[in-house]
Amino acid sequence: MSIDQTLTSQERLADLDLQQLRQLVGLVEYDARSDPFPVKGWDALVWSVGNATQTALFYQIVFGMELIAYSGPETGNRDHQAYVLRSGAVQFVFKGGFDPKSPLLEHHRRHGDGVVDIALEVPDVDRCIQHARAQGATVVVEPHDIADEHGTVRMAAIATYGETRHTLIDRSRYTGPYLPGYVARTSGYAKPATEPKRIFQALDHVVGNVELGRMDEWVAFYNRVMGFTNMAEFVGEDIATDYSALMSKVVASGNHRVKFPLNEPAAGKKRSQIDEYLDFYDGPGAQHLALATNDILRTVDSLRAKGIEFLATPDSYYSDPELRARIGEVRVPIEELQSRGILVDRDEDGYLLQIFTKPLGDRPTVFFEFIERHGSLGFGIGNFKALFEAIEREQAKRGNF
Ligand code: TYF
Ligand code: FE
Repeated sequence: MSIDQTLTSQERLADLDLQQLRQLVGLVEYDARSDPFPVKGWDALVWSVGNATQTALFYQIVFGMELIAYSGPETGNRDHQAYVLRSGAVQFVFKGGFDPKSPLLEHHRRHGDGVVDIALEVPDVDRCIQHARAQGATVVVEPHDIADEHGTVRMAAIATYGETRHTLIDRSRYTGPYLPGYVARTSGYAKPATEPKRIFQALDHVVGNVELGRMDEWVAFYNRVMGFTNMAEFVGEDIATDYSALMSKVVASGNHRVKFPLNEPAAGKKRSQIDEYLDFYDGPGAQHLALATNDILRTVDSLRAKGIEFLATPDSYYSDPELRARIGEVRVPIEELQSRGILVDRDEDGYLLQIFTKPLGDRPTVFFEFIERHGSLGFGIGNFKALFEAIEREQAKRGNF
C-alpha cells in the first residue's frame, strides 16, 4: 500500500504538492498494482452553456479563474466556441454553440447549463477502455491520438448517467495549453490587487443525481467498470427532513482524488430536491461541484462581495448545544462561521467547513459547494438535515415544494 506519488498535469501546473492535496481533498493509500482502471485524477469539467463568451468572463471576474486556452471559428472550430479556465488544479471548459446546428445546442435546449463531461486523467487510456468494455460500459469515443505542435494526447470516452460522459485522457506526451485544436489565450481582465490569488485550489467531488431506484446500479457501474470503491459515507439509508428524503452513496477512485457521491430521490411527504433537479435538468446529471479551498472565510467573503448567494443557515444551527459539543474547537471562533453561514462537521478523522451556493444557472440544477477540510474525509453528513431544510426553503420560493 502506498500513496500514488504522481501528480496530475493540472496539479503540477498549479504548483500543488502531495501534502497540500492531502489536506485539501483527503487522499488515502491504496495498492495501485491491483487497480483494474488506474486514474491519476481530475482532468477537466466540460460544460455546455447558453453563452460561453459571457460565462468565461463570469468565472474570471467572480470566481477568480484564469483564462488559459480557446477554440472557436478563429482557430478553425466552426461548431462551437470553447474557453478553458483554471484555478489551482481545477480546469473548467465552457462550450457554447456557434453553428446553429451544433449538437451542443441540442444538449443545451434540453438540459440548460450543465456539465457534459467529467474528464479524468489516466496513465493508460487503452487499458481503461479494454476493462470498461469488458464490464459492459458504453464506449462513446474509441481510443485515438490527436496531435499538434505541442505533442500528442490519447483519449477516449465512456458514457455515464444521463447524457454525461467521462473522457479519459493521457497527457504524458503533450505540453500544449489544453488540447490540440485549442490555442493559448489570456484575457485583458486584471484581477484587483485586493483579490486573493485563488479562491479555490482543487476539485473535491462531483455529485451525480440519478433516477429513483437507480442509485445502486450506478454505484455498481463505478465499482465494476472503473474499479471505484465505496466510501464510509455509504449510508444507503434515507436522509430525511420532516418533508422530503434522498439516498446517497459515495464511490471514489483508489487514492480518493476522484469522489462521486450519487443521489436518488426517496419518498417523503413532499417533492425531494433530487426530483426537482431531475425535472429541470430533464434527466440525470451532475448536481453539485465541490471546490476545495484552504481559506473558506476568504472565499465566501470574496464571492459574496460580488453578489454570489449562498444558502442561508439559521442562527439556531449555531446555538444548538448538541452541534456545539460535537464540533468542539475549530480554527476560528464560531461567530466567524455564523456571520457567513458556513457549516461545520466533525468525525473521527477531523473536521470540515462547508457552504453551498444557490443554483447559478436559470434552472434549479447545478450549484457549488466550497469545502475546507481539516482531516475529515467525509461530506458533512452531520449537516445534511440543516442543509436539506435550507434547500427546501429555496424550493418552496420557486414553487417546487
Ligand atoms: O456531497 C455531499 O454529499 C454533501 C451533501 O443533494 C449533499 O455535499 C448531499 C446531497 C445533496 C446536497 C448536498
Ligand atoms: Fe458535497
